[in-house]
Amino acid sequence: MSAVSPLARLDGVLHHLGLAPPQPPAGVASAAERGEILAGLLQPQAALSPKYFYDQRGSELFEAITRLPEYYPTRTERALLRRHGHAIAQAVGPARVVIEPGAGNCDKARELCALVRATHFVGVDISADYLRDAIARLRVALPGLHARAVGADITRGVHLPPDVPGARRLVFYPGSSIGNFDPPQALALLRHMRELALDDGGLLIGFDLPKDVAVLEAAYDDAAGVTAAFNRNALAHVNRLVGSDFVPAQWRHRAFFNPHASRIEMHLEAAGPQRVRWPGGGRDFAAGERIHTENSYKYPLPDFTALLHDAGFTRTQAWTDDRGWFAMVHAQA
Ligand code: AVI
Repeated sequence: MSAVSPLARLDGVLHHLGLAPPQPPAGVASAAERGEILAGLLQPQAALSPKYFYDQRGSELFEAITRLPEYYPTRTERALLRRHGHAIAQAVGPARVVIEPGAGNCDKARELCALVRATHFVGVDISADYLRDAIARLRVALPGLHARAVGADITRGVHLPPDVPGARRLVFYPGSSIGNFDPPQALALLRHMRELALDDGGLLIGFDLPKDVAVLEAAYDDAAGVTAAFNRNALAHVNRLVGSDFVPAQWRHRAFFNPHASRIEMHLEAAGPQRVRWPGGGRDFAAGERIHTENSYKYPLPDFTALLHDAGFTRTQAWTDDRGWFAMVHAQA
């Protein structure tokens, strides 16, 4: 019997689940993106922004993560939305213009738009192609809804098309995506959301709470290796973007809780010495050297409420699950 590598086996599983195989070369980075990626890789502690996880394959791998038994945030948040739907709808008010940065597959948007009887939906995401398919499905599910996709990077500021209604806006930011930004960046992003909401709008946001370390670490290092594949896929994406020659299989997935910063950290660790080249430069990595690929902050509820107030929101109302693992907050502009 011929040996099958764990990565090849994982690809087989992903294929079986209807997920995309590794993509052929396509797309190059803009000058700004290239500069950002290379500057990060050349830092003494190499780093890569987590936004480079999300090419087509990365978005699909993330969707697979949300269905893993160890990854509790998505299902806990969905249960919260269902259990407290009535109270959330009352806090939010009816006939909203829902704006979702990082909308992904729009699954949660469908539930929320139905719940608050939204008139309009604007999904904003870097992976615009992926988003367009999701918006098409949303239009079929909610025929009365004016739904559209905007391809944009929320960290660079979103300019909405001029015909998006300016009244009764609700910015929806579920999934604890806010946790992937360092606190000062998170504050800047919340301020931007406060601007998008205008003066009679609000924000409905989901975020992950601190909890048992074993639960947290399992959620980011699952037994099937899907999170490891998601982490490594960032290198394949970067290869296409900047023409580098990373060999993803030579990098180990590392995920651990950093209690001082109250965050999960994800890294890629060189399995052996690596010489990585790209047009015009490169870097040698020693065995064991790491590339920091993601932080996922876990905020206690009072700390997050304080952040919302700093960002210019006023009244807040929160809902949490019985285990106290995840929170949803509605914040009035
Ligand atoms: C998108 N974001 C909220 C996820 C998280 O939990 O921080 C990304 C993720 N990384 C590994 N697993 C999931």
